[in-house]
Amino acid sequence: KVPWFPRKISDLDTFINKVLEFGKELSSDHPGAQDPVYRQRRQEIVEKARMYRTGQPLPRIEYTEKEKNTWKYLYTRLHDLYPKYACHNYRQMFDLLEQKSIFTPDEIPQIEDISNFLKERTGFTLRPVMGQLSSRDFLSSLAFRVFHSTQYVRHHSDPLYTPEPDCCHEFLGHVPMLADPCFAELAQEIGLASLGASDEDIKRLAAIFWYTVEFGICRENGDIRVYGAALLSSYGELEYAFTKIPEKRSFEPSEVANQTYPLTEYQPIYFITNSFCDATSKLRDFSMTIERPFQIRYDPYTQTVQVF
Ligand code: H2B
Ligand code: FE
Repeated sequence: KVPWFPRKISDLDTFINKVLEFGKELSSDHPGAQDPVYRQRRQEIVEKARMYRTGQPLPRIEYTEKEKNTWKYLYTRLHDLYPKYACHNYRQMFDLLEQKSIFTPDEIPQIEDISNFLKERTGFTLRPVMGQLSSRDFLSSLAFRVFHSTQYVRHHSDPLYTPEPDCCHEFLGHVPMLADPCFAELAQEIGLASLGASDEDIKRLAAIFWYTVEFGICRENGDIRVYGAALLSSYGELEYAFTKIPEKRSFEPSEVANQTYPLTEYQPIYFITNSFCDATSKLRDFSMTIERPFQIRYDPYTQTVQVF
């Protein structure tokens, strides 16, 4: 039996209330868990995601001074590391976002402005989300070049740390890469491979997502550089990744697919690819090995998935 999957972009509305873990109750190791003002504020922001439906204007948030300070602190610290560690394409898109005043240390960007920017570059759009989605749901939206983005900000007590995705991670980590055509293809390819896949294959695709989109490293002019969002939005791990401590292996999708990984600690292994475009072509070969009793094609004109 083939698991249900979205066929058209408005089918993504069915994920709205399906958030995991932190969605309703913040877990106890969240720095904001014991702060009722923080919880109330997070709830207020998440409520806008609950009300959102495909095709509506994206919700805008008026961020508080506290939230802006958290953003500014993280932004400035990370910005210092990027010349040394971030891949060329990331920095290029980051600069462009700054030129267009979408990225600035003083204001937290609005998903509407980012979404409009991405749409012109790669056709990706953002949609608000209440929290962590299941791997299956999250990956399936990538097939439509839709990226689920949180809008709340991590707790101010620890600007360099968050146990859940927050808008600082989405914006500083994911957004510049989603503006790159080759990376956009990689993300969509993972998404298309996930549609109707078995639970085991979803797990394998999630591992591939993890080691590319979140923690990917690539070669660049005889050096190594980061293109993964979790690294690019983590001040501590970005530096750690370049020490001798973690193991580094060549990216091979069939190997990566079966690799386990810690969710909340620094990674013991990273996988390096020749370029992230090379990761895309390797992944395409790999996704042919995933058995499905049907084929899938994405029609960008109607934003629907065709099954045949
Ligand atoms: N949900 C949300 N809201 N954001 C993410 O970045 C995310 C997710 N990542 N669900 C997914 C899971 C990822 O860790 C993989 C596909 O399991
Ligand atoms: Fe992420």
